[in-house]
Formats: sequence, structure tokens, C-alpha cells
Amino acid sequence: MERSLVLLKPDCVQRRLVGNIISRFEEKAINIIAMKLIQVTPELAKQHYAEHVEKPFYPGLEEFITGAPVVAMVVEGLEVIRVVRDMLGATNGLKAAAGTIRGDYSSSRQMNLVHASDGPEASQREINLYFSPSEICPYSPTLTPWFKAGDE
Ligand code: FUP
Repeated sequence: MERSLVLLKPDCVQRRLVGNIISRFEEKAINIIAMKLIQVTPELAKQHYAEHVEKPFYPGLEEFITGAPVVAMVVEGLEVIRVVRDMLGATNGLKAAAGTIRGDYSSSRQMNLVHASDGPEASQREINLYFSPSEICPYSPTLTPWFKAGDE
């Protein structure tokens, strides 16, 4: 089992796409084990995007990510880091394949609706940035036997 930090970004909240995007994860049988609406501060933005802080696009990225609330989630599942990244599609909505979340709903490189961790180290670091251990509620869905075989 893996975990990933997923953020429904300010454009997702402002465009009323939160329910729609959460439904896509639920329909894929991905387990949401933590979720909250929060306002990202400039300090948190700099921690989250530490690798981009010195890049020319960072000031605009910070203005965007702090411009309205985000929905932060921890999701859990088999290979969930890759599976969610595949569901999002390419970073730039103009290049993301049709059928992916960004391919279906985003026409922007910056306003690409959803963030998801890109590997196990990022996942651990980002989950710790957004959630305390007591906010994470792991559970086994009762439908699990209908989501996958016992040996998967
Ligand atoms: P991703 O891993 O898909 O979230 O993308 P990156 O880590 O490469 O970029 C982080 C965020 O910066 C992306 F959501 C989009 C944004 N970005 C810009 O706004 N401008 C750029 O030139 C590149 C990335």
C-alpha cells in the first residue's frame, strides 16, 4: 500500500469541480483517508514548492496557490502514487491527454486543478506538511473484496 498527498487547487475549488474530482478518485476505488479545506499560506507554499522557489515562475505560482482555499487529501491504495499521477495527466493542461483530469478540465500550465505527490519521498514529506498523524484515518472499505482479488 502507498499513500499520496493530493491537493485540489484554488482553481478546482473556485470552478466548483471539487465534487467531480473526488468522484473520479472514488470511482477508481482509491481510498481517501484524510481530507480538509485549508488556506495555503506563503510560508506553506514555499515549503511545498521548495524545489521551485528560485524559479522565475514561482511568484505567480505562490500567488495562485494562496489565492483561494485548497482541499488537501491523503489517498491510499496499491501503486497509488503512479495511479493518481496517471489520472491527472501531463502538468500542462494543454498537453494532457483527453480522458485525464487535466486533459478534460484544464487549459493551463499553472491552473492545472490538482497536485499529487510524484514519488514516495515527496509523498512522505508532503503528507507531513499538510497533516498531523491524528488527522489521518486509515480504514478498510467493506467493498474491498469487490475492488480487487485477495492476492492483489
Ligand atoms: P507537477 O509535478 O505536475 O505538479 O509539476 P511541477 O512540479 O513540474 O510543477 C509544479 C507546479 O508549478 C505545477 F502545478 C505547475 C506550475 N508551473 C508553472 O506555473 N509554470 C511553469 O513554468 C512550470 C510549472
